[in-house]
Amino acid sequence: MVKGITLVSPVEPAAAFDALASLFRALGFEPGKGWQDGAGRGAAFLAPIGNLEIMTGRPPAVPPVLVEVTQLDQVREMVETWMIANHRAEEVAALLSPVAPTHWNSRLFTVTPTPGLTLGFWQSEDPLHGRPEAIEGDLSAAGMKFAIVVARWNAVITDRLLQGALDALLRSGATRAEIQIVRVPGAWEIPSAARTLAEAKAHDAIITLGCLIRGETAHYEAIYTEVARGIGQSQQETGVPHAFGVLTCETLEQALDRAGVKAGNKGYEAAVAAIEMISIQRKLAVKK
Ligand code: DLZ
Repeated sequence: MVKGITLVSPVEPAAAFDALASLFRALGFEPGKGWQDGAGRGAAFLAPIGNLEIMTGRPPAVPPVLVEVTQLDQVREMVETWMIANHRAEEVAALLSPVAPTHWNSRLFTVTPTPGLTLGFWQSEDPLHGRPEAIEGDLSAAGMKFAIVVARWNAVITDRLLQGALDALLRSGATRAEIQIVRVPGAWEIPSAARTLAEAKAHDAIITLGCLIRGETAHYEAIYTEVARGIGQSQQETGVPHAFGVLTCETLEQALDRAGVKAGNKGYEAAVAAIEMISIQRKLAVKK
């Protein structure tokens, strides 16, 4: 039920707001949804992990806002350059600390870029906590373009899969304008539409949604095999991730369970997989 954590910090005057926003962008925060009304404006900066931490038994050794980073010394250099540009030289030493070790096997520096907002930037000395390094996709869909190919056959199920997929995309930061929905007659037609979309290269991922019910579908195995093969082939030959959200069920009841009743919503899960695969592709492309 919990979706995210937001810390709201007032910054005055407007010039300091703009300068701070440019520092946060330069440090690599992902830009979030800003706002503006007659009384003011806001800018949001997103990080991949949110963490609400409570403590007891010892006074806090750190400011309430902590930003975990991967290259602490470079981050401090950037922050110092910004501080020198935005404060009097004699103030900077009091507002920006050196990097120092913490009692939790990390290094940290603190900075007060604007009155009332003190940040601690830190880096763990053991960021993987003994785990092997792995490239993993993030689950932010901001800035990603999707096509959803959905079959009309068994619409009572596929409409629910579509709602699940849209829910996942919009809740993860995608915008409605970046989602194209293509309706096809049945599951059999999904691969052809998916392939056409993938070849156009206008979307970062294709999400395929359909429902085959064995009891009601002649040649169920033959149709299913072709649909799965066609979607897989389109993915492999175009390089565009295709998320597989085509249900194959024994009964309508089983299909309903997988479309939001008892066993999750496979449309939602397919959309999350699409987001993750786009993110992984982007990370792998950077590594090349
Ligand atoms: C014909 C058919 C049948 C019997 N069953 C299903 C089904 O369970 N799920 C589905 O998505 N589509 C079904 N179809 C329709 C075919 O997928 C296809 O749309 C038509 O045969 C027209 O090519």
